[in-house]
Amino acid sequence: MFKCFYNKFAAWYLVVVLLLCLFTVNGYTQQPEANYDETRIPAYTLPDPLVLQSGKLVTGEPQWWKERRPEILSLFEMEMYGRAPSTATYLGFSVATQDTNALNGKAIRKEITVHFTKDKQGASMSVLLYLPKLNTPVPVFLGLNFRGNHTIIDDPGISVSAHWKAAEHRRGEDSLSWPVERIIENGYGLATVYYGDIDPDFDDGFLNGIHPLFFREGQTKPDPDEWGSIGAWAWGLSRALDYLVTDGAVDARRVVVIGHSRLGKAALWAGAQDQRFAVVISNNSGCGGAALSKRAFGETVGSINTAFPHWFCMNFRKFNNNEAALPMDQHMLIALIAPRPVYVASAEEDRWADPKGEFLSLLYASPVYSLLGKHGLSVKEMPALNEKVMGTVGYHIRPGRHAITLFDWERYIEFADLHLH
Ligand code: GTR
Repeated sequence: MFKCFYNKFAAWYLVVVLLLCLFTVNGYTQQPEANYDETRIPAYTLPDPLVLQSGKLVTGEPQWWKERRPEILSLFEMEMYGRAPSTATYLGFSVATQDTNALNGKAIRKEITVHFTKDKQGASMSVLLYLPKLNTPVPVFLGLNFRGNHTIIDDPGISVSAHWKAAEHRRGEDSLSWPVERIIENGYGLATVYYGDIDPDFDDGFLNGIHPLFFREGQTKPDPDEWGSIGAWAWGLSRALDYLVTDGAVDARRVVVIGHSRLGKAALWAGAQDQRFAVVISNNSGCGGAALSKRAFGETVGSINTAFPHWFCMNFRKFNNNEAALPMDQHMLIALIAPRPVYVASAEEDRWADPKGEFLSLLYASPVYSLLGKHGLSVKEMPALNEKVMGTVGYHIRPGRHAITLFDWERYIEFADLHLH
């Protein structure tokens, strides 16, 4: 009996030791429990978006554009999302399918393959585009989707991506997140791309997806300051915009980049870098998106880098459990979008994403909007549930969980109407 106990003990001991080794080898360390208590937020100081790294105050708009904005952009590139190639080595567009009678005759549906290599069998992504039947070029919402283009609406005409896990999902499975008809009826087009076409969302050492296309000879993974997956998804959004610019039915000066959750992080980063996006919308983007990292409320830099080691550049790991050392915070990501309209939305139960931290980013980015001749956030306190704050900077928090709902979309359409019509 003793022997049996001893063997069992030894087996468990071995399992624990093995697990510990696995975690430490990967640089994964046990993360402290998430904090949801406002009184336990560490004291923090946010870098001032209007103070140069030299310590001098930005004196006016020209200095913002020439000095401070490039400084901030470079901080996010070098320390967080990683540098991305500014364009593709090759970019080709081919219309794969077209239906002028989609949605019971209400819309045009196209699928455009965006090729990243001359070889048509090489890396590519598929843009699904719905357009209202209007005689003038239309504004478009552009956002990535989580499960495949065919999941945003039950429309048998949509091709199923061969990339990553798309084929495991049902047609229309995620239609609650995508009110396609409502968007079309309001005079907007909708463009979407399956994020797995650009980079499958798991830590595979960057062997799949588009990263290897850009490796130098002999390079096997991104350098510590080179792009992770969020950087790649944001890059993909800009390449989708490259296509939209060429489509005569689209008004490419009126493209809204939008995303939910990790894809909201990607939308913000795309909008921050690529000033062709007219409006930027982040839905429940949380840590690494709109929420301030230094509050360390809910998801933290340490927990996100541990659970998703492929999302950010390697340099970002320096700030695991050390947010105080960050030379920037997410209000400065919002500031990079200024003076263009930006909308951030939270959900009450989505405490992991730190709703208050999402709101505060907008508030602390507001001085940059003022410098650039616009009004920042019009309130200083978080609004009541379901109350909307509209302006150049928009915000709402609704009851319920982490999701993008019809209520959210209705606010986004209203916001786009305000700025694009
Ligand atoms: C969570 C992650 C969040 C958020 C979310 C999502 O697991 O911790 O940062 O991005 O996933 O994308 O749904």
